[in-house]
Amino acid sequence: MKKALISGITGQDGSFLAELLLAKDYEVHGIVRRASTFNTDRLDPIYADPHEHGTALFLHYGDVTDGASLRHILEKAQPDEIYNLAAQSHVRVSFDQAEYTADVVATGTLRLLEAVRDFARNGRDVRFYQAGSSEMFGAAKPPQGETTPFYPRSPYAASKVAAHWYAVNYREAYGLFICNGILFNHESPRRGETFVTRKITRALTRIKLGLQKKLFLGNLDARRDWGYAGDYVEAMWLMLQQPSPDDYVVATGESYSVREFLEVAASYCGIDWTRCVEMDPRYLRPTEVDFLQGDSSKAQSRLGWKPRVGFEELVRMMVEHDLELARQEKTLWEAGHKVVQRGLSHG
Ligand code: NAP
Ligand code: G4F
Repeated sequence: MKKALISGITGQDGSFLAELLLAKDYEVHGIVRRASTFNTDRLDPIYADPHEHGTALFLHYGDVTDGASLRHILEKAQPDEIYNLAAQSHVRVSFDQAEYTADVVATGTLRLLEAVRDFARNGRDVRFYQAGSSEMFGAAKPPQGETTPFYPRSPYAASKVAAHWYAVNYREAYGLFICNGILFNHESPRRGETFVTRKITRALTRIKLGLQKKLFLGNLDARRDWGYAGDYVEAMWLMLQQPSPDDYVVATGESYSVREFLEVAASYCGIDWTRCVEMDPRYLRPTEVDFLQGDSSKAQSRLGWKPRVGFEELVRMMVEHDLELARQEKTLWEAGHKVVQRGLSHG
């Protein structure tokens, strides 16, 4: 039985990856941050009480800002594969919390690589996936592929570039099996609610059911190459199954504007978005990434990977999911419960 360790297991991708690996009969270990409230909701469908016999999912308290915790977890879990997904992953927030973002995203990766370097010193064969981002391309002209020079436009993106080069350096310096996945935006019904796609589907479905009146957004002209998270975690796994380590772009090759996402989502909801969407400059970024469109031909030819879910299907899937959530909220509201005002000032 192979063992995998996932940092960031409680996030969107971590939950999809854990499901994929469990389905492949891995023993899966995840690093979870201590929080004052439960932060494992996305793992609910696969979580089993550790006291029960036969569970293959193990969660460990740890943090990528705490090197000692990472070393302890490596010793406990003894993984064959490590997926480093932990991040302060919100680009807009990284302008407000630049040092913290660098500590988690850049130095956090370095801490984990250092721990892995020592772990591998005992002759342990271990493979490492680094969650790189299309944000690293930033202002570079589309289409962006593996040879496109990075031009980061935020503290988050600059930190991911640093993490990318740490990973390349540890591969070359110590002969470690390390892959950088350079993933373009990928979404799902599990996407954090302050990223634009989920913010839109959550708000429009609530507006449709009368739970909310307005949706405030920033730049509608930005273009993104949006894929489905369930497809993208498969590419992560495939990278670590190859005979030698390499770096790969993972993308659909299609790009749409935020406005187009909004139009398609609104049409699925049957509402006129121009009546309920307003611009709020707080959601603009000091430096924006205008146009991302990936060239994933290397991943397609070498890994045999391809995206399965297209743009319209992705939007529909998210709208349908959030419509169901809104219906549940409405039922509670009609039963006299207070309607929760979502954190509109965030993201
Ligand atoms: P996400 O939903 O924001 O999840 C981030 C995960 O990192 C969460 O589990 C979070 O824990 C954890 N985390 C944050 N700070 C941590 C720390 N100090 N120590 C340990 N864990 C920490 O992000 P995602 O969309 O799943 O993305 C996964 C990775 O891929 C991230 O590195 C992201 O930057 C990168 N990426 C994402 C995309 C995309 O479009 N989704 C594209 C390219 C790259 P909590 O649950 O406790 O907050
Ligand atoms: O959904 P977003 O916040 O995602 P962004 O900035 O592209 O970053 C995501 O994808 C990256 C991969 O390229 C990941 F590395 C990163 O971790 C994250 O998952 O914003 C998308 C676009 C931006 O151009 C933003 O300016 O939507 C625009 N936007 C317009 N109004 C908004 C809003 N974004 C957010 N979050 N909230 C708004 O109200």
